Amino acid sequence: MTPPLLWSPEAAAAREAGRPLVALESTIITHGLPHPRNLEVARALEEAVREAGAAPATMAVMDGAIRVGLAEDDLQRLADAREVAKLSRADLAATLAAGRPGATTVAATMICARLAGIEVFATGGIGGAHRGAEASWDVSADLHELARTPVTVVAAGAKAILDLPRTLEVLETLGVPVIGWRTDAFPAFWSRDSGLPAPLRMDAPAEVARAHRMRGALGIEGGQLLANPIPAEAEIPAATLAPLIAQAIAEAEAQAISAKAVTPFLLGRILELTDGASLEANIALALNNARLAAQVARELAALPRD
Ligand code: PSU
Ligand code: MN
Repeated sequence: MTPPLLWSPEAAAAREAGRPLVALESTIITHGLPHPRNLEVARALEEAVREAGAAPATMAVMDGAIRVGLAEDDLQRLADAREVAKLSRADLAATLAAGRPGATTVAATMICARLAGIEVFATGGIGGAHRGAEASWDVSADLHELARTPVTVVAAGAKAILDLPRTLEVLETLGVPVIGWRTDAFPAFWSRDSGLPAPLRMDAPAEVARAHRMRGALGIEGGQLLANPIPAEAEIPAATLAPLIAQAIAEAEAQAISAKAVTPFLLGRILELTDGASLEANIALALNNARLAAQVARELAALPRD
């Protein structure tokens, strides 16, 4: 059985022509951003990829297929939909087989990108080890996916709601290259600097592309995390956010929010507690990541495939 991939005309044309492609996720649309801004942002992310010289491929599960790129009406249908599952590695196949709709997280988008032969993917921030993970064992499947699927993921670090030191430890254990983009500091999503060092640093898209291909040549499975700090003018200082994050986490615990619901709950509460400022920052960093991913995709397209 071949995997059920359904290409958008734009993504298919880019693949035919050997033009660079950038994968985009869909959980950010259905679970990460409030309606109706989500549609606007989904379109803006695609446009940012185009302006930077690559073709966007937003991944989702719709109509029994993995959609590689969504045409305008499909993007709108996804953004307006209410009962869309949040899909990670564990539930991608079951949801597809059942013919139900689903939005892909970082982990699931990486799997879809690999199936489509797309090497670069842009998101906001990856999932990671949650605070209190030593008791809850809540560590995102995104980290394990980075360890096994050969896709370079451009993100503004891991979300600041997480336990960032433990997230970096897990990534190191799993052998995932964490690359600071033009920075020595690991970024913290809404802030440029988590106070933790980035294990690697690169300053040119071609370096990222060559390192990606070299891992493949060496037979080292897994991808790379390219940690791209939020633009300075959009940043929210970590000190401003710290008490609000603590409050949102305390509320999640009091309401016994668990499993897949944790990240959407925390992002939603922080949006409310910052009067929407966290949303503007989230959008700015995601656009910034889409542009950088397109640059890396262009360098990859210029390298021989193996
Ligand atoms: N980046 C954002 N907003 C989001 C996410 C990423 O700016 O909502 C999503 C991604 O899909 C990521 C998921 O994979 O949050 C992590 O969820 P969890 O912690 O349950 O693994
Ligand atoms: Mn989790």
